[in-house]
Amino acid sequence: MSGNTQVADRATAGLPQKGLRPRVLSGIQPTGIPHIGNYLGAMRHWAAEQEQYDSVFCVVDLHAITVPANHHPAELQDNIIGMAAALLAIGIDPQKSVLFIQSHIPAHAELSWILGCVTSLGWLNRMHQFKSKAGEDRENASAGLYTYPVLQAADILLYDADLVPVGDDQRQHIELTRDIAERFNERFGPTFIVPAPLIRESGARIMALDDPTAKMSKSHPEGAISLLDTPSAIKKKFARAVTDSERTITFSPERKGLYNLLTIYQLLAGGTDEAIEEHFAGKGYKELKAELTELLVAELAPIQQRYRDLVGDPAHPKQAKAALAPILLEGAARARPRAEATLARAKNAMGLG
Ligand code: AQP
Repeated sequence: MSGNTQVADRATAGLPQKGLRPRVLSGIQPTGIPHIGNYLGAMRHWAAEQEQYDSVFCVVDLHAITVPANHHPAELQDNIIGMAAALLAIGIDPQKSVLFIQSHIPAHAELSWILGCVTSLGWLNRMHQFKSKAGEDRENASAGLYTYPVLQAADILLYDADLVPVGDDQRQHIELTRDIAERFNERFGPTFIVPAPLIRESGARIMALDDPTAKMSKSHPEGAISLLDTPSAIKKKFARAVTDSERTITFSPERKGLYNLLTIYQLLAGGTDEAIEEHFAGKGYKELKAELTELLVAELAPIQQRYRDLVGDPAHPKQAKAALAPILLEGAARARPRAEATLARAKNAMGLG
């Protein structure tokens, strides 16, 4: 999709014009320190493409309360600040992009309710993430977890996003957002930009190191390398990563553990599959894991330094909160008028208020 197409679409639909750069909306849950799956699959691109896109970044704290067992109020406060600091540390520049906390803008929750009224239960029943997060005990899962994708649709549609850069796990939710926007536009007239997912060919699904059949996830730290892991922790986690008993190092998707490690290697070092296979010809997993450790430690060192500079002493999270507050308040002040304009457009189209 080109930016020009979107601008033309806006004009036809009578929607507000924006700059010529396509707008992107990216959200991340403050459910712990991000891992290298979040980073390589999504966050790294967010930072690299701030010139190319009109970028809006949101720490989606309302999403982080949808699993009651994982919700501890004091921890959540620290995680929100920690995630904002992580975004700044990986290179999100609040001068170039808008960075804010979702719950600071009430329009997210209000639009979510409105969109819930145009979303079919059948659509929500098909969502894989609900099924996997609710697990066996579905009756006790929260209604918030069930309607999570509707809130996510509100996050995206509020900012007239053209593109949503995400990992592969979010593909179905973005498709649902498109369905909701299209249905709303059909029923009430052109109101929302219908966004497209932006999913990379490589790195869109980094797998858990201890189980390469499952995606790397914050809720399973044993299989993940966090952006704040020390060099020795990184070394240990790669050393323990599941591989197989074969000897050659080749990009074979069916050798899931090795394929995952080679994908991480390629994202860090660059190079074609063939060049990497040639580089490791005659070498074994020990060399691959040692090189991976070295590359990742070097990639994370400046991020960890910036994170420490921003949050100061982790034993005093209040200081970090005070230091980041002006940036986040300013971000919310820039996001709010955009969100309120879209909400007003939707309410008006529906005959509300
Ligand atoms: N393993 C992954 N590989 C590539 N991309 C990934 N993303 C998540 N896991 C991987 C992408 O990271 C962005 C932020 O994700 P999120 O924290 O908002 O939600 P999530 O997908 O639910 O991430 P986690 O790590 O699995 O968190 P928990 O355990 O809390 O649910 C998204 O773009 C996502 O696609």
